[in-house]
Amino acid sequence: MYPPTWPALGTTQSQALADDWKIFTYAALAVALLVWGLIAFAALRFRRTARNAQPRSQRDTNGPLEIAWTVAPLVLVIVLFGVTYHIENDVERLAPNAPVQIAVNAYRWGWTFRYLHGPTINGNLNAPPEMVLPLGQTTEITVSSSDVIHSFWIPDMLFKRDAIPGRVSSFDLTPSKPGTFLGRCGEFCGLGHATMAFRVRIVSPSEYQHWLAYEATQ
Ligand SMILES: [Cu+2]
Repeated sequence: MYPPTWPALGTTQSQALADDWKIFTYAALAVALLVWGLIAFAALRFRRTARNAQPRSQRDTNGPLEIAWTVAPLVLVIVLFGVTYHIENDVERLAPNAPVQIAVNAYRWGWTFRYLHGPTINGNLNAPPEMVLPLGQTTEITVSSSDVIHSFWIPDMLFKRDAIPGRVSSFDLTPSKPGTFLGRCGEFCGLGHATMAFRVRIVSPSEYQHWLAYEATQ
């Protein structure tokens, strides 16, 4: 996809992950500016000129400086680790009693979305299945597979979770933007892999209730 676009960050979880990414970017930028600045300073300040022909200090150790450039990166890495650990724990934590619960099953080559107390959505090649979710409410999704390993992936929600046969994996999505998001299978699973698209449509809670009522009459 070119030009690259910033993901829509359709959930509160994806916003937290993007914040983590920004913290890393700013930290990398700060380190880069410091290193480039020191290189430029040393290159200019200590360059050989006619007026300044004597070689500079040839001392090859500097204890305090060496301790500083060992400890500073270590502290930075520990802080970044801690921040990421904290954010990922938040993203992974399951809210108790999520108002919407959906069992997702992946198979060659498609998806089934089974709503607890609601409809079961199947798609086909011409009409990929659509998952409808209420804005601002937490949905708990459990993913599994009935044949090979697939992966439930919504790029604009910065979320991907493998669907592994015989295993059930749970996560929460809390939609923060209305709209339709494209989903894909993120794990090559055979010839029909590319056809495993789905959509996630985020609607207001009242629209969601209407949709549920409509589906119940089908
Ligand atoms: Cu697949």
